[in-house]
Amino acid sequence: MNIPSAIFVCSAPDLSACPDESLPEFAFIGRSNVGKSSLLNTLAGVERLARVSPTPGFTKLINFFSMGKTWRLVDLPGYGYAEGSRKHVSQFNHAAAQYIKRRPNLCCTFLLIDSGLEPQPIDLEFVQWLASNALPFVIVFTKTDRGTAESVAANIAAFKKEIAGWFEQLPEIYQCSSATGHGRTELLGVISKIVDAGPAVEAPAPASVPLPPEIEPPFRIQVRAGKTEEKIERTKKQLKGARPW
Ligand SMILES: Nc1nc2c(ncn2[C@@H]2O[C@H](COP(=O)(O)OP(=O)(O)OP(=O)(O)O)[C@@H](O)[C@H]2O)c(=O)[nH]1
Ligand SMILES: [Mg+2]
Repeated sequence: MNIPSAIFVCSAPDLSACPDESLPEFAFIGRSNVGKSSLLNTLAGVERLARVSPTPGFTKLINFFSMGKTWRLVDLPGYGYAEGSRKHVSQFNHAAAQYIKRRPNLCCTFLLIDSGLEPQPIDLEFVQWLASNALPFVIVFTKTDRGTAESVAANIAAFKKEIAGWFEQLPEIYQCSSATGHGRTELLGVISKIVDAGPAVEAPAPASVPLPPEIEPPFRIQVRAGKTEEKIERTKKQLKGARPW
């Protein structure tokens, strides 16, 4: 797949600030540090298009990148890591979850999983959340350059075993390495299949249609200034294990 131009469009703190819904979008989600921004750069073929960092929790906004002005890659803040102002972290995670759930022109979410790890509960929960909301996604095991072929295969097999019971047919599974470019052609193939087939999404609902009420998930709990130490400790305990979805 030829990408004639790859340019940064904008960063959005929440769904309402996202750009127009005219182009098909493909988003990257996964634990902080799993390699979302790196994979975006690898697919776009442009180094440092999205900012990469060894510090977990680096990407904090929904970042849009236009590919040849015909489709977009979307870099999302990761889950599973909170530092500094928990208020901000939880809001951004909430924004990512809302983006995935409600963006009408989101064609496919790439759920990135670290191929160097055994199945992690937070990743399994995220798969469950995507599946229970009937959201289209593929699974991409990242950083395959770091482990042996055997260890990568073992971790993927263990992950498949964990999720097998939740699906009639397993989601598509890919492997990649942003260090070597492994998997780039296959992942661009996923995108081109959808883009070439034309818009796969319904026309966006008018903005005046009210969204259904949300169940209050625990990650919305916010630590506010002025609380006593005891209250903050209690809130922190509630937040422990909180999920962004
Ligand atoms: N060896 C290796 N390192 C990688 C690979 N992909 C990413 N990394 C490294 O992993 C670290 C995190 O990469 P990012 O792309 O910033 O990860 P992210 O998922 O966007 O992280 P957040 O924005 O914090 O959620 C960086 O130090 C990257 O250089 C890969 O395929 N192989
Ligand atoms: Mg990032």
